[in-house]
Amino acid sequence: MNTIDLGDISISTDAALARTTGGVIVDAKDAVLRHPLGSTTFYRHGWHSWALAHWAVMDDEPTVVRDPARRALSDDPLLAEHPGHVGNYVGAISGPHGNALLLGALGFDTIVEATAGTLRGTSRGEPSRWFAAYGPEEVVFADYAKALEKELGSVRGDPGRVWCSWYSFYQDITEASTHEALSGVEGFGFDVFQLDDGWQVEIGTWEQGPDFPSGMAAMATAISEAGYRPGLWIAPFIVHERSENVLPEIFVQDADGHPKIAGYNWGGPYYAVDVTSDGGRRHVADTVQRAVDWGYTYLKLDFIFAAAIPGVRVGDLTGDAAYRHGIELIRQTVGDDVYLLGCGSPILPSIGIFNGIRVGPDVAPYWENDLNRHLHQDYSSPALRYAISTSLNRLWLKPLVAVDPDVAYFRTRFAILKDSHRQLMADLCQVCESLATSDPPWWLNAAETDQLKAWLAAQPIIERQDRYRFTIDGRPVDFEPATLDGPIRSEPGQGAELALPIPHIDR
Ligand code: 9PG
Repeated sequence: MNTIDLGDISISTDAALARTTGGVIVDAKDAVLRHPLGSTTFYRHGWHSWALAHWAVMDDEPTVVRDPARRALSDDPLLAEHPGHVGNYVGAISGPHGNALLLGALGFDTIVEATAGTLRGTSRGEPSRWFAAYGPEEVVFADYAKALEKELGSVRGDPGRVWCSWYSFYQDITEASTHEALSGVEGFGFDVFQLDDGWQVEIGTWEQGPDFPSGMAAMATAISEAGYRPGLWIAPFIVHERSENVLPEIFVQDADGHPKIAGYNWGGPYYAVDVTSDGGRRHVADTVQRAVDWGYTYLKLDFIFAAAIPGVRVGDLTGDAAYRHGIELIRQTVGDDVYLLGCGSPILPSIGIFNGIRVGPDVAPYWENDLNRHLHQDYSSPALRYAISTSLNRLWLKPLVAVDPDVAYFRTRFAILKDSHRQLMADLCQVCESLATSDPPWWLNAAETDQLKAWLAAQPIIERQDRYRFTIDGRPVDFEPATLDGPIRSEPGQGAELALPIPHIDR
């Protein structure tokens, strides 16, 4: 048994320990720290972009998505049945005086579980090393980020100010509406004009759909000529069942040798590309190469977790390791100058390859979703509150990668958001230094137009007071009421009193 003094507390473990900046390196496939902090709150970090990250009360039941059909999309499917407090890659337990004990993996396919007396890291793949530290919460997370940077590097990029088509038009984009938006945003100060889902023939058939008759290269040219960096959404690791001309041999399989369904969306199931197979690698490389050849230099790579789902692959790699293989191929194919934003991305294996990562679930023009909350306990589903909460709890990633909290709303049209809630998201984007919106200028009134322009032009001075409180140019901003910590609070009239019977769902 090795015991090491971490300032106010000492921890003991059976593994080999070595001091490093801010903490210790635990050199072991599995690392068990025995600690004296008892049952307080646990920093639970979800697997990918959309998965819940929050501080959970350890005496409460852990928050687990109740709908089995949504689990893979919501978080790590291998933890769906896990009874305790657990998360992916990193965990922390709060101590007295704003301190925390953190245990964070320096490798992939790793989970961290907490009990009143232990913090346990387990590797499901290659042996990992672990970083452990005790001290002020912000400091231990910053030191973990430094240890990760040593291990994985960082290609953190500046995304610039982005106009994205998704949160206004959704899949209903056309060549005409895109041109309308392109001329509409003139003079607002955007750097990137990004077309989202809806341009393609099908998920898996990455050619221009019927609504873009002039083709995607012509659209990229028009975007460039208007003065923006052309951005495009693609999901190179998934193929919808409706997609023709994609051979099932390239899919991740189940134990019976059938293509494994990775999830359901767009009205049916989709499959995951096996990025360890020759055919799968050709599909991925061709897809991203085509986008770059058309002229897009900002790629939003979505549903990208699919490369990591549990299943049978040609190459014998665990989920995250296969994913890393897949995104390395993307980076090699497109080169270093293309901005890569991972969405639905497993967090740790994206570091050092992606310039930016979406760090929370999708925003929506409403604050909460009562059904997803009370019936499914699903905070990975679209809602402004869930996007704010999870993104805030991933701010420690900022030195490693651009943290993208999704878009802000300035419009009141087609939205049921309070002004204060719209303001919170706009402020969070400033804190993240990631400014994006989907508002078409013609949906905005004069005051909203001015607000958007001022927001895009601002270079505020931001100071952090504590976990959720900041000042922006001296104005206090408190995000705490939005967060999903502890016993999840509700606002009166937002469905809190709703006592829905929770059905037992057999799998
Ligand atoms: C395009 C969108 C946008 C958005 C992405 C992603 O079924 N689902 O649970 C589900 C989750 C996320 C999602 C869509 C569906 O959104 O985050 O910004 O690009 O895809 O389809």
